[in-house]
Amino acid sequence: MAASSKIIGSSLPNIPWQDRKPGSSEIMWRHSGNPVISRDHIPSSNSIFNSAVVPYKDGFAGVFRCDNKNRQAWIHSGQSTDGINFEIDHEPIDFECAEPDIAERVEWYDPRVLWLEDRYYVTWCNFYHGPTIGVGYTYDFKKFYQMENAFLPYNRNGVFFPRKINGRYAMLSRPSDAGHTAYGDIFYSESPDMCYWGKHRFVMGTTIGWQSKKIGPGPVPIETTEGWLMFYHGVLYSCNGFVYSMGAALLDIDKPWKVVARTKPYLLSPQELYECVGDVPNVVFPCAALTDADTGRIAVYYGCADTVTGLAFCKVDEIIDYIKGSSNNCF
Ligand code: BMA
Repeated sequence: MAASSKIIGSSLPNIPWQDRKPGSSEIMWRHSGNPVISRDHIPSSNSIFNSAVVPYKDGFAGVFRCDNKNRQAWIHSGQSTDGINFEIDHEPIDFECAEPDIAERVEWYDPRVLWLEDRYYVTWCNFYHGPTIGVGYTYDFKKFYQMENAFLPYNRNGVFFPRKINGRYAMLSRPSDAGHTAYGDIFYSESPDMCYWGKHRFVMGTTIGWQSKKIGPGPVPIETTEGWLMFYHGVLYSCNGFVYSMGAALLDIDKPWKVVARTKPYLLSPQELYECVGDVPNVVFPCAALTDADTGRIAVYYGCADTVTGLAFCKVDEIIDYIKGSSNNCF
């Protein structure tokens, strides 16, 4: 197949990277030093997972889900020169919020981060009478500002697109329930101002096997010559509970609620010990991707067993060929 698909975006020559092991045919492969962030990376942490990293200045910055030793979920700011060794603040982010009605801190988790227009936006699973999508921003990863929640409860996995689409801000999310949601499809919403969200569109739902119970968007979608490349998590309900794996889909560039192609087999499923054993066993949960437009390299950060953070790699041309090829057998 032609290796022609390209990332539309900036070059990132310092992207964390390891080549695929010689002889391996894996479409996505793990960093040999996984987990790259351990559970006890800061003194207060019980676990650090489902976290987001972006290029920042000459290195990288991120927002990290750190559950503390009271087993409360918070998000912390952090920085790194190489995208692998992070200095994570010991205290959670303290958002400035002009609206006292929504400023109550109950629990924050599963952040996504992106550069959009003039600042870094953060979305996360916020608690406002149930889980919903929190939205905030920062210029420097020191001071953070909280905006209005995007949706009513219950919703999880709010993920912005990295630019306006058809003149509107755009977001993927997964409506849910108050607990360990037994269903979940991916929806698209748009907004003129990041406050009022509407024109909701169904993107895709569950199918079979690893993505038969629920699915949810992962990292910020990646713009490519073939459409938006969206990594997502899919859940299987086994007799031992939920199993979270990672897949990818291509969405139409102007109408991202139209699915061009979608993986039938998973790209990564819980198989390594740190993915199978932890506070919640058998979880691979992607929340961020770094990309280098020059080489087509993609590095995906993912939570492992709700305990530690892993890094996995793929190439844009290979992954798009794979999605298109496997999609032919999918529906
Ligand atoms: C989801 C979220 C994630 C978590 C996953 C597996 O519902 O709560 O934060 O990683 O379950 O426990």
